[in-house]
Amino acid sequence: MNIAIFHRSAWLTLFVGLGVAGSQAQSDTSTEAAPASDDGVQRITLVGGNYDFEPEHIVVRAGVPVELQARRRPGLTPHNLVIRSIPMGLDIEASLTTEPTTIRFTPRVPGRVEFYCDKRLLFLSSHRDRGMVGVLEVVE
Ligand SMILES: [Cu+2]
Repeated sequence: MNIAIFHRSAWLTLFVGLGVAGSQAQSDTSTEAAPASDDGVQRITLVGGNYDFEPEHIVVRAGVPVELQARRRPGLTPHNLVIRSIPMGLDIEASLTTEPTTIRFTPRVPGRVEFYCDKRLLFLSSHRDRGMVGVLEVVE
């Protein structure tokens, strides 16, 4: 199926990119698919650190409310979470603290969008370029 092939090549591209950037090699990706709870909300916990997100692949259903509990691991470096997609109706930017921040949204349409940290220290490469990026996959 074309979609499956696209997924594989997209991830391959991501891994090649990480490799070139000199980040730690990772043999697998962490994926979390949100089961809708009894109240119809898809709940996901997302943790950011230096320099990654866990999980780095989130799968949710379109048209169903999502509640993201986002936080960062302890440390001095500031991190945030950015998710922007006009078609999905998402325009999220939240600072991450060690206390969970609740981010609520409902993705309108299926698709894929990167979530990332856009922090950057002076001339250094952005956290996104250093691997602090993941994929939000919205399915039917
Ligand atoms: Cu960051």
